[in-house]
Amino acid sequence: MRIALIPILLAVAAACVPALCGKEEQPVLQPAAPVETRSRFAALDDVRLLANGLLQLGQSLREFVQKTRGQINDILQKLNIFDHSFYQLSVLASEIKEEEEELKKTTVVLKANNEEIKGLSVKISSKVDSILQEKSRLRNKVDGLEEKLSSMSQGLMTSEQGAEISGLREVILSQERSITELLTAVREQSDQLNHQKVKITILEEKLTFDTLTQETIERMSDIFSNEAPTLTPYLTSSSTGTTSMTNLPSDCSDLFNRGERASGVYGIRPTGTEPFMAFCDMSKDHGATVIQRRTDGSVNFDQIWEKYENGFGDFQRDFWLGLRNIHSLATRGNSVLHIQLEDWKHNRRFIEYRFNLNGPESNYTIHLTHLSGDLPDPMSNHTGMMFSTKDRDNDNHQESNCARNYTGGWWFNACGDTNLNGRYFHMRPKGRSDRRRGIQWKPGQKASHSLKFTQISVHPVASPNTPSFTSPSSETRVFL
Ligand SMILES: *[C@@H]1O[C@H](CO)[C@@H](O)[C@H](O)[C@H]1NC(C)=O
Ligand SMILES: *[C@@H]1O[C@H](CO)[C@@H](O)[C@H](O)[C@H]1NC(C)=O
Ligand SMILES: *[C@@H]1O[C@H](CO)[C@@H](O)[C@H](O)[C@H]1NC(C)=O
Ligand SMILES: [Ca+2]
Repeated sequence: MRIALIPILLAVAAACVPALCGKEEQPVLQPAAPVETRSRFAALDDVRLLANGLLQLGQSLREFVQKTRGQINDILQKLNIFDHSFYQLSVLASEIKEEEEELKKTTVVLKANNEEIKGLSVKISSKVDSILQEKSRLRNKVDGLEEKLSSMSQGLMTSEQGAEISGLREVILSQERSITELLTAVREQSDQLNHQKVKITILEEKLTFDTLTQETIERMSDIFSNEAPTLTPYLTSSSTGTTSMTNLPSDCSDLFNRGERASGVYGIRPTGTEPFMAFCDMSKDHGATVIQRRTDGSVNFDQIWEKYENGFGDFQRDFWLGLRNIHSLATRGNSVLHIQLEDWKHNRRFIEYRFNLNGPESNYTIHLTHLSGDLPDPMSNHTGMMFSTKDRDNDNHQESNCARNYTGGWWFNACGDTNLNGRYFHMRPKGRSDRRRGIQWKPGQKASHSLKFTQISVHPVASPNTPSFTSPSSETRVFL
């Protein structure tokens, strides 16, 4: 069919050229025909091209989307990390804020301290004045008495009168001695106070720069360390005169039985010893003489033998009564040692021992027998131990000086778990060796934190002749 059609078409075409189609139309028709076909082909090419382009575009779009998705994931991840570090940062920021608060508090305490010290200085100088007056008054009294004595000795005098007068004279002389001692002590203390005042000012300046509270507190106690104030020696009150010398209670328990109910600092005189000042804890239906207390770390307990023998610190806060005085309290016998401890979670516990303490000739060897309490008992293992300080090693450890390793004076064994005279830490120390220097009762089971509060006191064993210590106060009053 096609083969047949072609000649006909050709023939028509041939015929058309001269006759049918006309000469004028040819120049129009002839160029038009090839343009029409060419544009149709071009459109097809364009479509193909367009399609190709679209395809490529689609491809790159997909790639782009994939790449973008990857980037978005990346960004999300980074955002997560940022979130996390932002959280950590905010935690840190709040910690820093807390420390700052702590610092502010410390500054306030320091300022109060400074004020207190200023007040004390004034008090001390007025006390010195009154003591000097008292001294001259006594001198006059002695002179008068001596005159009287000489005039009396000329006359007749009974042996009783003589004894009385010489007794009186002794009392006055001893009082004069104690006044002189006191004056020296007061002068020393006043010097120390001035010294401390300067140091507090320096510390205050430093505080504004320092950021770590514990560091500051440690530095503070280090500064106070070498000069822990000596405890106030005994002073007879000028108003009561000589009678108070002979009439002093033998200890806080005696004072309680005489009716005194307020805890505080009193003069006591255990039988056969020198009088001294002591803090009486009257809060438990009996009087207990406090021999050690830790409340705020204001006193450094890393002291030498002499300090531990004579006592140091501040009766209102942290102090050690002194081995000599503790020994005096123990000589009566039948003593109970009461130990009260508190940790930083406000758990308060106690333990009691039958207690005796030898004198200086045996380096204050301690004797303990466990009685009662809700604390574990590591101290029975220290019975029979001598007292040790960093400058006098009487412990059982062959190679070590326990007091030097763990700081503070104590009845160290070898070295043992217990040391209530260790360092006072406000925060848990980071290093193990530092922690071991803290105030310890029985570490080992738990990671130990230095204790928050300790108090060691002595009182006599309750006997049938004296009011029972465990009876309620109303009953005690009936007994009195
Ligand atoms: C007491 O301590 C000193 C010094 O540590 C020592 O030389 C002396 O032997 C001790 N006394 C007794 C009885 O052990
Ligand atoms: C005490 O300290 C010394 C020196 O740092 C050390 O050699 C010794 O092992 C320590 N002793 C105890 C019981 O920790
Ligand atoms: C007693 O102390 C010593 C030395 O510190 C120690 O080796 C011993 O295990 C302790 N004993 C008891 C029963 O705690
Ligand atoms: Ca040793």
